[in-house]
Amino acid sequence: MKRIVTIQDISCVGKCSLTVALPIISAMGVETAIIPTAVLSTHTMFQGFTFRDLTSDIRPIMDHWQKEKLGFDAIYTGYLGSFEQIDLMKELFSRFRGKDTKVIVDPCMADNGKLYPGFTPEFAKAMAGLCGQADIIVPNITEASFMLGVPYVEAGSYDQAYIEDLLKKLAGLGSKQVVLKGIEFKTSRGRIGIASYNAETGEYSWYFHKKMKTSFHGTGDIFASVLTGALVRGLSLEKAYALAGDFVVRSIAETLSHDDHNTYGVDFEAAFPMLLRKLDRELKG
Ligand code: PXL
Repeated sequence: MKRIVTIQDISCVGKCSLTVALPIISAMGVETAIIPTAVLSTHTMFQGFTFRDLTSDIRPIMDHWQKEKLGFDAIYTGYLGSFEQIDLMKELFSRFRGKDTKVIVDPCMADNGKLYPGFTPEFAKAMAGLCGQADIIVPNITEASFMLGVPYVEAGSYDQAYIEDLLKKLAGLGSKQVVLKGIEFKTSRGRIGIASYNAETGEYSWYFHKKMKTSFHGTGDIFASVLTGALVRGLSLEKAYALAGDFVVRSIAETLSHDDHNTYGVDFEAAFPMLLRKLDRELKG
């Protein structure tokens, strides 16, 4: 069985980071090792959350794993809370990156033109440095803008040339492939898109899907988790992010179908049958 490691926080309630990555990647048939970077009572959109930093455990975990000669088919980093954790992820890449290991960085720190609480433009620059060491990065447009130090342009106010330029600049940070989420052109008409750029072939690809009327926390983590699972199972990057986009749409639809739904995260659990059916169909070709 393929094995990945994902490094991000545990928000005990909130349906994001490890509480979505672990069930999703496991359900996709991939062993999912974890390094929790912190334990929070909830994600940071709740008021009054507790926070226990686990940075000092990260290097001893790596030391032990190296003694055990453990290797990974992919390394996927999500929400990271400090400059020190970014540096530790660079160390982890150099210690555990095998010849065929895919390194996926989700620079999880901003959305809708704003940084999440606790993050600064300097942190975004440091995250750009981590993205430079990845094989694949999956920012949204806000994260891309902060990492490149360019003004955030509102959805619907840019054209295809602008997105292609952004993708090329992101690849300039150093990763071979860039997947950019949350693209809406003036002409998109109720659709929202994902674009990718392969710096080795110079090719762009696009996938547009239905835009849901409500957005929820944790959907970026769900997207990156499905993408990681699908890539490790052998899907192409384009098929992997189409599956990830479809799963997010279905998870939001499941959530909105219940009047008493949570407002902090989506009911991705109810969309698993669809995910596994589609994955199986893709694998059988
Ligand atoms: O979904 C991203 C995320 C992960 N972890 C924590 C967060 C957030 C978004 O706000 O607060 C702790």
